[in-house]
Order: sequence, then C-alpha cells, then structure tokens
Amino acid sequence: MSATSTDTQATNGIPQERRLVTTIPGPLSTALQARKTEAVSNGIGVMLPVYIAKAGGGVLVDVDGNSLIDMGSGIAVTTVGNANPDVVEGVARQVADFTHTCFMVTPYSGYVEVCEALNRLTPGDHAKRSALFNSGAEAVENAVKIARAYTKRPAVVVVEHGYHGRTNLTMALTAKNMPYKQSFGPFAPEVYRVPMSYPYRDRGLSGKEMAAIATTRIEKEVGASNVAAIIIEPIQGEGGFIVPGEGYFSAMAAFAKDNGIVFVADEIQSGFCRTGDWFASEFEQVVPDLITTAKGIAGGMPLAAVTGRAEIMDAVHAGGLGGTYGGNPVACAAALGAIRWMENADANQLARDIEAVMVPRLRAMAQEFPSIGDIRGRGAMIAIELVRPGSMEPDADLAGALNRYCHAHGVITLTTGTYGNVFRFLPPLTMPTHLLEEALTILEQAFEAVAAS
Ligand code: PLZ
Repeated sequence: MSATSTDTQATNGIPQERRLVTTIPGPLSTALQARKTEAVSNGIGVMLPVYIAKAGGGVLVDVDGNSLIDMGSGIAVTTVGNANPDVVEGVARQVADFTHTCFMVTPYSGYVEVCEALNRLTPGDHAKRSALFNSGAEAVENAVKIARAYTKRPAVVVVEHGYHGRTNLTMALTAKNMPYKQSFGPFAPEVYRVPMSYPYRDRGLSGKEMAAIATTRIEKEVGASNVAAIIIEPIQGEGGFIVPGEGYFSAMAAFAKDNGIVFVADEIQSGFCRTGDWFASEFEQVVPDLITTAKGIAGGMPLAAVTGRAEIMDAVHAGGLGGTYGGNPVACAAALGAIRWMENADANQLARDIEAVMVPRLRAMAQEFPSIGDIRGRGAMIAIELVRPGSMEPDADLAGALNRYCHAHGVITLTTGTYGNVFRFLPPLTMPTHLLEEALTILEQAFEAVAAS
C-alpha cells in the first residue's frame, strides 16, 4: 500500500498490534540501558528503558522486537504519527537539497512557508507575524522578550500548576519544584504566580470566580501597569491536564486586553489538533495576542514558534530575535508535511473520535474504581486524576503502580501533575481504534491487579 497524505493510519508498514516477545524491558534494551548509565548524565532520566527501533501508526517497536501501544506520542509530539509519510517525504527531499544555511544569513522559502501557515492557522484574522525557534522553552522565552519590548514593562504573570520549560527564565515560569527546579536557582526575577482555575479542587468556585481572584491578585500585588505578559496554557500539560472552568481563560484574556498586557497562550502541548481544534484557545473563542507552539508542529523534528499580532511581533529591533538553528530547513520541511497531513486527514475529527472512544470507557471504569476522582481533557488529551477513595487526597503511588503495570503489558503511558497523581493519555491521531480499546482494557486490568494486590 502506498502512503498518501490521506492515509489516516500512517503505519510506517508496521503491523498494528500489541505483541510482547520478551519481558519489558527485554535483554537488548537492558544492555543498552547499562551503556546509557555509563555514557549519559544521570540528570537525564528515562521513564521506561525500552529502546525503540521503529514506530508508526499506534505502536512503537523496540530493539527486542516487542510492539508496544503508544499512548504518549513522545509527550504530545508525534500527533501525526511517527515517521508520518508526509513528514518523511518532506525531510528526505530537504535533507538531500541542503541541511542548513542559517536563516539569518541566507534565507530559504520553507521558513517563510511555515510562518505563513502559522499565521493562517492560529486564531484571529488580524495581521500576524511568526518567528521560529528550536524548543518550546525557547519559544516561551522569546514570547517574553517580545512582550517586554512591545510594552516596555518588566513583569510576567503565570499561573499555578503551569509548565513552560527548563531554561532559567522558563524554570521561573514553571510552578513545580521537583524535578524541574530543585537545585537550579536562583531564578529570573519579575515573575508572579496567581491562581489557576482547577475545577476538581476549587471547592465549587467557577472559572469566572477564579479569574476574579487571579486578576485582583495581579492588581494588588504586581500592579497591572507593570505587567508585560500573562502566560497561560489553555489546557495545562505537565500541571495535570487541568482544564480551567468555563470563563477563566477568556476572563484572563479580557483582563490582559483592558490593561495593555500581552496575552500569551502557551499551546506547546495543546496545539496542532491535539484537543480537537487547531488550538485549544479556540474552545472559548479566545484570540491570544501571542501563541507559542512546538511539539506537534513538526512530527518529531525540533521546531517551535511564536506567532502573534504584527504590531507586537514587529516591535523588536531587527536582529533582536534569532539563533543559529531556529527554523532549520529540515525541521521546516517536516512541519509543512505535518500540517499538510493534518489538513488532509481532518486531524481535529480524528482527535474527537479518540475522545469519543476514551471518555465513555473511563467513565465506566470510574464507576468500578472509586480512586478515579476526575476525568478531564479534550480530544486526544485526556487524563484521569487518582485519589484515595472517599477523599480528594492525591494518590501518586496508585498512578505509579498503574503505570508500571501498563508498561509491563506493552502500553506506553505517562503520569503527570503537581501531585504526580494524574494518569494522562496523548495517543497519536493515527492510533487505530482497536489498539486504543486494547490500551484501555490493559488499564482496566491494571486497576484490577492493583486492587487485588
Ligand atoms: N510549554 C506547555 O508542555 C514541554 C516537558 C517534558 P520544550 N512539555 C514536556 C520534560 O520533562 O522536559 C512544554 C510544555 C508547555 C513549554 C514546554 C517546553 O517545551 O520543547 O520541552 O522546551
């Protein structure tokens, strides 16, 4: 079968099955992990030491020949599937033509085309500009630089449970200490954190009420006229897939607008059809001033962007933004392939289809297992929050035990959240339904096994 851009499975020729031929991890992975310990800094942790040889559709195949169901997409990156044919074709063509010139020295069309696509696809029909970088953290840092240059103000406001990266400024913007910030301070100044709307834990306060608390804090403790930017993830990623209560995100955007503050939506995890919309901001019809993207933009090649209002993006002096590799031509070709695939395959519908399978199954599980305190998310960004039954006390141990069971049984799952008690699902949109169902069955068995032990 030839791969085409309407091939919604994009299997990379790999049988779409869960198949274990060794224990997990197998002997070849175990040997590689021993070499990793000798060669790689201990600071680089590995969640599941299964070394991957090939991937596509809904599976990862390891060096021992095990085929595992991928419910993580490398943390929301391979949304279009691993080795997606449109990405592979674009990369192969570009890498054979030229690999680098540095856009700031002698430019090339791919960079411009990616910026045109971003300007077209992001919310709002105002004049926009984009700038390309290598990683999500770099995009967020640059959004702050741009907002400060435009407003000539120092302060940056972020919210509880927020995650924005691991560089010095983005560590300051990130809420959680372990493992992201511990031992790495002092952090960048002029960063202020205000409450997030977290419906499961806000004791009945609505999204609008939480926004009122947050904006009052900004006014009283920072002074709105000192704030360059408010940065919020429309659905939080590392914070625990927290979906703010209705009205929170739009009220924060309105407050920014009223006070001349640049409203930045960090869509690095939630963007590019992950939630069933091109960008999760669209759900509340919010048009951010700036939007940061990465991850799903380029099917696994390192690329990130800041996109936003032309007058804000152009407030920076020429040469003020950049970097050697930002918008590398091979990464741009990958992005153009990924975006083309998302448009042709109706990726938003694929994400909604995944939600339609997952949420009813998870609801049924919650009936049986009272440790599922909350089910939340949208599209192919769904999570369950685990608590001690009869309470709201976070149960990170249970999340860990379920994770180990799923891994041992050939399903790649991820935990997340400030309290480490959120079990999250980020399948590629190329996940076949039968594998999605099978992954949920393994999760069900994990609950049963942990309950029995
Ligand atoms: N903003 C919303 O989700 C990256 C981090 C994994 P980079 N999230 C995964 C880890 O443990 O490092 C992320 C994000 C949001 C920014 C970032 C940062 O993106 O490409 O990892 O720098």
